[in-house]
Amino acid sequence: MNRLKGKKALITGATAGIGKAIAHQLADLGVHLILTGRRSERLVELKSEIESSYGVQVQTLHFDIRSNKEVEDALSEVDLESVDLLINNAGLAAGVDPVHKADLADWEQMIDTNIKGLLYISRLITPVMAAKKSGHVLNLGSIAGHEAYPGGVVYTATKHAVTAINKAMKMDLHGTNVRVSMISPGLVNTEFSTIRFKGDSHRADSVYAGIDPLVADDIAEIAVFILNRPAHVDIMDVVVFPTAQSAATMVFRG
Ligand code: 8X3
Repeated sequence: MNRLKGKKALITGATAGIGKAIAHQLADLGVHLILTGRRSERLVELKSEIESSYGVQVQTLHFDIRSNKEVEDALSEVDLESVDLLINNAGLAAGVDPVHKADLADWEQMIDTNIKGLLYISRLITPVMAAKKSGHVLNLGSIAGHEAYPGGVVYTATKHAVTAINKAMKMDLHGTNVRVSMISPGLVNTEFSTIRFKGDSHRADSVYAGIDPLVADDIAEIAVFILNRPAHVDIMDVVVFPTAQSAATMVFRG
């Protein structure tokens, strides 16, 4: 049963990977979209691709989520009342250096995007959802929000923060009918690792070598399942691994 047709979703970080896959799968169900990201050409391409394939309305917003001023300016162009679904997808890992060697700029980029950016958007959308007593926030977490691992001192900290934000947001919105959910994936083969390794695609490929990793569409299917539940069902967190992974650092390469 499609309960999503005619709704509107705002997806952050929609130009690639999981965000883009969620955009396609929601549009396929008749959901209108507001797609946000930093790469304006990719947003324009995605808008025309989705509008022509699915016949839904797509608005694009081009801004850097790390700047609250940019977020506020961009969202002033949006009818916030019309947003039914907020998909907090924007996030990244930068570098794998240990605490005593890491680059501060990497830490700031992850903290500013994965935690502060998510909060900036949520701060603007959730009051409107609470006032109209409907809406659904889906946060993209990670297995790194449940486990720490070496080389991930700040990335895992930011994803633990998302886990905490997800739980506290649910409690803050208690009694408003607004649903709050999270997906916590393990290894998903997107450009995530290429970004983490700063463009070293050989190293990025080695993360997924010898296993059948998750792909963006696997996560998008779970997102659609969560968002399409009846109004009384709120799935708080789905932890999902590829079959060959059993913990953040435990991968069976056959
Ligand atoms: C991405 C999954 O295992 O690289 O959040 O932390 S992992």
